[in-house]
Amino acid sequence: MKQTWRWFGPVDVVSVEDIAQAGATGVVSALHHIPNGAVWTPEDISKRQHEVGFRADGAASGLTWDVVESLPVSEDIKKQDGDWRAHIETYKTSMANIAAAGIQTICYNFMPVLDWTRTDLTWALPNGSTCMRFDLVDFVAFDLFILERAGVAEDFSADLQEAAAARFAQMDEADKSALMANLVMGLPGANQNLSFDGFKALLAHYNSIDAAQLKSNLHAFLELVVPEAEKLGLRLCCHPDDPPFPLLGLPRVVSSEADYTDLVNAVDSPANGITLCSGSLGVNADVDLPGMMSRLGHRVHFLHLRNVQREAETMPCSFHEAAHLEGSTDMVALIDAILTEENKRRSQGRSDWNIPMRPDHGHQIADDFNRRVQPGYPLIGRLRGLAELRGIEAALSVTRKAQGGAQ
Ligand code: DNO
Repeated sequence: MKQTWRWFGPVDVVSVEDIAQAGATGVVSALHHIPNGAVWTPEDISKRQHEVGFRADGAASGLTWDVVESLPVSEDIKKQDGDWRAHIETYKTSMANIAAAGIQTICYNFMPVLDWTRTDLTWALPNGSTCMRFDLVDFVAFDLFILERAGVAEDFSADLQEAAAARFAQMDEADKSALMANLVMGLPGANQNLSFDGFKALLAHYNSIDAAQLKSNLHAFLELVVPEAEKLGLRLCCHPDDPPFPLLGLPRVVSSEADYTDLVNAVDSPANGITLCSGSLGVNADVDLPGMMSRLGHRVHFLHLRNVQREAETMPCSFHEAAHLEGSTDMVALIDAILTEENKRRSQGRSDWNIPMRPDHGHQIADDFNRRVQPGYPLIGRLRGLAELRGIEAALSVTRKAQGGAQ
């Protein structure tokens, strides 16, 4: 695996020096200041490449910008509404500019309105560190009593609604505002400037779009952009829904292996690929991640490795982000399946055998408490995750070699 690190650019509290010292060799980044639907110009792209490539003292960092995460798909494209055709053209132009700069992998997602969603960004663990958590009862309380969404009562069981009412009764104003902020605009990469009214308006736009329609819009998007991506030598890779179930009445269509099978079959091209995020998909007990890697691995262009602890085996459920080697996903089995796929690619002569992986999220630990970390993206917590994942890869490679395999 190629060890990469997500970097939010010069505003990030983690520096390029930190990333190089963590042992990563590649960077995953995006131009978050460019509004969705606008072109990423060659100048903007090259500026970020320069920021990645050089340390503050002017020396080369040894890092390259390997993956764009994300080139956002506009709401208009997801809804096939308004300026969506113009946005497709813009998307193609941005892809061409990214390819011309030598970057080959582009991650995107197709989640309506909300990107990833958590109710608590600093949930205390017994050892004093913190992690992010999704509490289903808090979430239902938000949906029922803060958002007061029409139709909410049909989405959840009577028991869950009762638990949410009891929880809401205990919340003070500060708890309510924190929950709302976490859900609507708290997370890096998500809609951080959205007001509550703006958020409600965005939700309302999806009243007439069900899952079948959204999936058909996703496939239409792929039909329009994948041939262009293939010509440019790019690999597009769709990130799964996080969490992998519908929220706030919004459809979600990239939540399971079956959804990904539909996605890869929609346009048969190496440019039409998958971001395998073990944390997002791992919330669903029905997803067999090592199995999915062996069945769909030929289209996996990017890996997000992290673990979650499911707090129930039925969906939807509460969950929290576990340490990378703890939690519900068997990380050793998953990395073993990844190494098998990489070996297969090597024997097929594929130039993309070294799949970019980033340690996704991390607990806030040790010195992280002294920096204003982006939720989920602390330095030391991710460094711990990267070190553990790298250790597994090294150990498995030695065993494989001893057994006569390639690595
Ligand atoms: C969370 C991330 C997501 C992801 C985007 C990909 O940490 O994994 O924000 O980057 O959804 O498009």
